[in-house]
Amino acid sequence: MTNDTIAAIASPEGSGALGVVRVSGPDVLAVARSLLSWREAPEPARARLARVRDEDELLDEAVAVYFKAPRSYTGEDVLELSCHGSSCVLRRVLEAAIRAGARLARPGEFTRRAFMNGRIDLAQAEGVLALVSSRTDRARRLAMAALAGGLSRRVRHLKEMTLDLLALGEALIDHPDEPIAPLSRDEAQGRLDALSEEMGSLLEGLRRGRLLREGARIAIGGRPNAGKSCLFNALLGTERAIVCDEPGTTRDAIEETADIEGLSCVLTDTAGLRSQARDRAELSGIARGKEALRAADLVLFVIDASAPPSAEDESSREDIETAAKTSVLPALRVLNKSDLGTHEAWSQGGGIAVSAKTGAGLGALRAAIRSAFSLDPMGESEPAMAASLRQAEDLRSALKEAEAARRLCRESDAGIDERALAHLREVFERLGSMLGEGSPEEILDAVFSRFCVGK
Ligand SMILES: Nc1nc2c(ncn2[C@@H]2O[C@H](COP(=O)(O)OP(=O)(O)O)[C@@H](O)[C@H]2O)c(=O)[nH]1
Ligand SMILES: [Mg+2]
Repeated sequence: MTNDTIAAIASPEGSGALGVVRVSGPDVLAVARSLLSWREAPEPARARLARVRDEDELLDEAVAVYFKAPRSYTGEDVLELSCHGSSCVLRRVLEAAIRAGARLARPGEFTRRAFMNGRIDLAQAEGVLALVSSRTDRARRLAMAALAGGLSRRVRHLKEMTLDLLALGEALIDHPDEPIAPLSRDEAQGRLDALSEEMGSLLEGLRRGRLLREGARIAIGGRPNAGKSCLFNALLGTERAIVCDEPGTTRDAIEETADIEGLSCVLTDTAGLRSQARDRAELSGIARGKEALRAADLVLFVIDASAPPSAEDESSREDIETAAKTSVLPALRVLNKSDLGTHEAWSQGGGIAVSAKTGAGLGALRAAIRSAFSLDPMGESEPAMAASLRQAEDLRSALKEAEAARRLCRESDAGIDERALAHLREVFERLGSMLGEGSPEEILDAVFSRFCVGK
């Protein structure tokens, strides 16, 4: 529990002009009395110059700020000491704080206490983490929006919509004779539509946020010898993957970052999806390839269009279609080896003709990739939003549950029945989990352990 007092160096390792030691908990004033030259109780939220000592030894002159609970970052009493930024000074000050009754904080423990004390929700806590680790101005802006509660507000709104539906539905089932305004089937359907739609567009915002932060994930799939590695190299402009006319050369998924007309991408070359793999290395390469296809935002389905369709093309197509079910964009067909001519069987079904060997058609392919990502119908209206993977997964499963409720409602004429309500309760849970409500200890541990000590 949070009844002990924690301390940590809150600034990065190494020396700098200033370094911060942070203490939080019920014994902060006792720690302050033991460490600082203060005689009377400090005024909250006021910076004061103070000598820091460890028993009789003077350690540093620092600027000290005391925050009185609950008006502090953690919601507890907090002391922040801006010391001279030598790691030697900071370590001694920290040791002195520990001798005075504090214990060393675990990673993220200050933010965890802020969460436990209701100062922030989990979405905001993850915003703190994203802000601390932001490397670009874009990432910083996204994280700041999450920290400021943008995501939390959206999720809370969704929760309210769900709760309304739950309340109305449960009232109808539990008290069928009460004179509450009954929710007609049409109205229930309308509300469920709005809920799913709103969730879908938030999910789209999260996806855009991830694209901005991490780049678009593009996987290259297709049967062995279709020219995947050759195309991978051509798109990167380097000879990164081995190209070989013997099938099954590429045994592992290779990943590289690339810039495709200003879109930053992570490109993956997969091992050919062939059915008669010869050994375990190739099999595990194929498994990794399937994983890459599933995780991709866009799959390029490469075909050797100079040859007639084969059974291997067909089984690759099935694998890619299965994978594409989880990605947002449909797979893009790439008719490779156009320099050798195109077999008539491929003329149906569309696709972009290229030659990875000569470079013909690559410009058109790049343009098609670029527009696949920007022609996204909801793309323009939905602002990008930062969220963790955990939150995106929660939202995705909430959406699935809402869709299930919507289907049930459409099929029954009673409006929202008991089965639909069960799905809606699940929606409510998942949304709450995005904000850290009722989160089991392990989830909180996983979230906060990614923080640095002192945050
Ligand atoms: N003529 C021609 N050959 C190609 C083209 N793309 C790849 N190849 C050849 O096809 C063979 C297989 O290519 P590779 O990229 O290793 O195929 P992967 O197994 O799908 O990765 C190699 O001999 C390549 O040189 C192309 O556009 N035109
Ligand atoms: Mg290959």
